[in-house]
Amino acid sequence: MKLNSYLDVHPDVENALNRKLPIVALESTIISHGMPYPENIETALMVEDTVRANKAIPATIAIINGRLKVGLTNKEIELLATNDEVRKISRRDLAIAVSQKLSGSTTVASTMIIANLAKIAVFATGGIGGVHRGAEKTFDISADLEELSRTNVCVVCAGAKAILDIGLTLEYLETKGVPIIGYKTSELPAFYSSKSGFNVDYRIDSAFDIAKILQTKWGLSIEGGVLVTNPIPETFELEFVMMNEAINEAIIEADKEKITGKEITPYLLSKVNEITQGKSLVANIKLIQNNAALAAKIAIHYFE
Ligand code: PSU
Ligand code: MN
Repeated sequence: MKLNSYLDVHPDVENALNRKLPIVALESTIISHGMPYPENIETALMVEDTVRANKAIPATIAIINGRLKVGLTNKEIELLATNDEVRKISRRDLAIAVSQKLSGSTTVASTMIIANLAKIAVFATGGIGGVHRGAEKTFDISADLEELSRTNVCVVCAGAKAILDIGLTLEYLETKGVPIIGYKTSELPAFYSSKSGFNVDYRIDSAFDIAKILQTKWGLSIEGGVLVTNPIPETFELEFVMMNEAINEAIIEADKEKITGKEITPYLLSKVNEITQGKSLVANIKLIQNNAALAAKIAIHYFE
């Protein structure tokens, strides 16, 4: 198979592509900027194992010395987990990182772009970026949303995190024509908790049906992604009101410290983790695992 010449595809992933085996793409900003060490590396490896346990091949995506890596070695994952110099690379940064031979981790947006170049249709993450609270003043809207409107990849996440304005994030996705599916739920999950108070467009109860929707959407030449929202398992869920208070506190801190732009999401994640004394991190790890398992199931049916 002839793929884009900027890509380095890991042999396991290449073999899966050639044999049309199910593959699940995984992002890497969560490793470099989404979690502290050593939970970041442990989680990255565990999530890959979860994909394998569910009979699909993991392809963690990042940029190493300007090469777009589809599938990482454990050493490369370790580099992303431990090196403070690793940059967060979104759509706007990609071409520069490649031509300047930089290394960086990929956000949901840039992971979608690279997955699409590698012909990988299903991608699991924790949470997507969205419309931030106060965006009417700051204009802070993640490039992830725009990417979902244009790149043909299914993104499995645990809903929108309350560090965002959930209502505005849904409105934005509606404007952009991005279908939002609730897996076994008619209410949009709110990342740390299974409920947000907002409804999804469609509740779908089987991975098979989701795979058929993907095939149909792209068969109809309707460009863009599909967002699958998968609630965190009940036992790991955190209380919505408690989380909201932690998030409010984190946002006030971020304001005081004048954090803006690409720094804001990592800052809020680590502040919330501090305020909840690590509870949010445990929930984060569990929900990613849950998303990886569902993504593997969707990927399997996608090839049927
Ligand atoms: N939400 C999380 N954990 C993360 C991110 C979001 O719970 O690690 C990362 C993802 O890589 C996402 C990015 O694509 O943050 C969004 O950043 P921004 O808001 O700057 O677009
Ligand atoms: Mn932003």
